[in-house]
Amino acid sequence: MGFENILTEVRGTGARQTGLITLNRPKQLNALNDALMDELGAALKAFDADAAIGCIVITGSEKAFAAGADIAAMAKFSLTDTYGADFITRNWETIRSVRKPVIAAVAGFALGGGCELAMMCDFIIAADTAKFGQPEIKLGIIPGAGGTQRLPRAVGKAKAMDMVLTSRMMDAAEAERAGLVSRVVPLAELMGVALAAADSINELSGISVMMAKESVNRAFEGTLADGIMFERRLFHTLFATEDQKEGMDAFLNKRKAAFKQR
Ligand code: DAK
Repeated sequence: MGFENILTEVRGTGARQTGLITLNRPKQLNALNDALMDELGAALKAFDADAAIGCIVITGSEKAFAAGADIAAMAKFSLTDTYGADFITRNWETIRSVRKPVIAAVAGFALGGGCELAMMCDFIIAADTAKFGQPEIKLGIIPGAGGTQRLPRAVGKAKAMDMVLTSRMMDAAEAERAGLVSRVVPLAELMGVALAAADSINELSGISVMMAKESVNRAFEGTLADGIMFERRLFHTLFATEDQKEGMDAFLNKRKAAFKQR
């Protein structure tokens, strides 16, 4: 895949591998312009469609995961450019349709759209240098890619309001305490830990992994009763797979499961 604003690699040596996407506009601290978001969407779709890929990792640089949407690109926008042209719905929505797990490996700034992009991933592993924030209010706007919705779900209303209204940043330790990130690791270990997490997912039955992702996401939509029924039906369905037979047989025979992805 030939891109200008991101780098893509395939990592890992197992039967299924990891699609690694590195945001790569270092001079602009990975500010997310339309071209980058189009490329990110194309890379996500390609990895999602590739049967050899089990998991996707998105990362940035040591200084910035992404410092937000590109302010230079937005500065002169009118209502016609935003509402009228349905501003960047196209490429910011792609990640929501990815069925395989997407892990964000975050070092440095994850601000505005950068924080929102990280929150769109299935979980965030942070370096101890990570800083999260929704500073849009300082620009006379509000978060526009899910920040006012995903942040309160992740950290609760008090901290979300504090961040969105005052624009203060949350460091990695606070982000872990608040539940925004799943793990914090020293910067030097960030990619090793994120890729190891991806590798551990790659070894599993991809069908059960996709259903697990779909079911956890369902917890944020609809009622508890609907979510529990949704989970139950997916659970029932997994007994139609060969991988369920293999996983349970391997446990009972004290051996490592060799999933066939069917
Ligand atoms: N956009 C464009 N350029 C940026 C940028 C950004 N968001 N962030 C940084 N840069 C550029 C700087 O302008 C500077 O460029 P030069 O002057 O060198 O040409 C270069 O990156 C280095 O930045 P600094 O010199 O400022 O570096 P510092 O270390 O001093 O400060 C900082 C780092 C991250 C604290 C600072 O750069 C900063 O405050 N950046 C802006 C953060 C911010 O306000 N982010 C929110 C942007 S609004 C939507 C989707 C998404 C969004 C909305 C809607 N839809 C789907 C509808 C998202 C909106 C946003 O994210």
